[in-house]
Amino acid sequence: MHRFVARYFPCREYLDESFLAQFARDDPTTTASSAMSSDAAAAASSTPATAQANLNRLQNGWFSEINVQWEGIACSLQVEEVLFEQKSEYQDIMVFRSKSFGNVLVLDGVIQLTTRDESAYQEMIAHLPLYSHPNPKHVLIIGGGDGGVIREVVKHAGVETITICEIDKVVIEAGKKFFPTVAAAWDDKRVTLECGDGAVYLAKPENKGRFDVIITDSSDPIGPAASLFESPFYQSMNEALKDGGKVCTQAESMWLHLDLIAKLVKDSSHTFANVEYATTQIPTYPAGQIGLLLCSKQLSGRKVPTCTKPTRKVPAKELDKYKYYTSELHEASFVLPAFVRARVEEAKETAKKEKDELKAKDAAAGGSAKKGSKKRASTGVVAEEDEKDAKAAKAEESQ
Ligand code: SPM
Repeated sequence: MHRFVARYFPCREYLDESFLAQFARDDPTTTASSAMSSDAAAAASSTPATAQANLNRLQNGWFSEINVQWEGIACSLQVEEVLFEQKSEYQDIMVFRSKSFGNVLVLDGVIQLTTRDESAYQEMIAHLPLYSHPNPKHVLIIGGGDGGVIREVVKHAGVETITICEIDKVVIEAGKKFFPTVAAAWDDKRVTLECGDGAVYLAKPENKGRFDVIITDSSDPIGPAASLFESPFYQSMNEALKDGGKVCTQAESMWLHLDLIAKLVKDSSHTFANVEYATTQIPTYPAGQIGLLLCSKQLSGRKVPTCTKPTRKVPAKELDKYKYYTSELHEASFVLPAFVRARVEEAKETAKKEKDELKAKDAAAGGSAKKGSKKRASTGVVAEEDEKDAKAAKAEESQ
């Protein structure tokens, strides 16, 4: 089993056949068929094991998001009709029409969006970084194949290019077919699609210093998005940003994944000049809530960068384009419950201590972190930020 999964999902022992067998006791063809179209029912009879497990989550006309990543809790939605079921090269994809939350996109058994509440996620993951940046021109979206984040980014008239790197073409096609109000902006002339692995794309030398804002709209860390939760990915995002750039990533639930959140905050704090955590409420994600990690790259000579205050407001004549995001909600989303704030602060503090220790070690080793060097060979931690931090602190002092 992947080391990362083993560390951050304590109920991992159920991820094997015994976990799935527990749900295979009821005959899936009888329990699921009442809610399935005939096409989907036909597909079910020849479905591979993982897709079969997906169907086993359909019981008596309800879909339950039973998953090792959130032990003992599951969101259930009443199903009117299964519209689409396919195993792509990367994952199981299912779309169903629900009784009260519209169409639902499910990847590997996990709800990605419903047409009723998707705005609570797509608007926040896009507009928190975009409105924190004074003048974003070049935006990269990693994941987000349903098109929802593109729909939000195009609302910013100053944005000149929008690059989206999605690994799974089938998700893009399913989005266009079953979620037309979400996949509404693919035709915008600023949009370019790069089909492939986001981590590989970002690491390309030609992408260094290219973007003002990077938005990582990923699925969860078990599956094709696993590498997007690892430290090297944060280093690549930092390197792909222009000075003063902003990153926003899907960062899981404070009720379910506090250890993972602390890891993400610590790892990214090694790399970025500032890291902040925001939350949004969304009924169809586990525990009804999801977090977003906001990382800022230093702009030389400026104060510590932050995303907590919008630098621009939604233009008055465009207020009706937004269902969820407001400038007030922008600031409020960074106000954390005490137990979350404590872990986030602790993780930042730990990262600071680790960085200081590394600096001290370097100094003791006779200045192996030479001026102009970009990486510490022993850790891979980017030293460039430290130099910029020091310059910025000096500039602030002299103001
Ligand atoms: N554009 C919408 C894609 C959604 N991407 C994020 C999906 C996350 C689903 N799982 C949430 C689990 C939270 N702990």
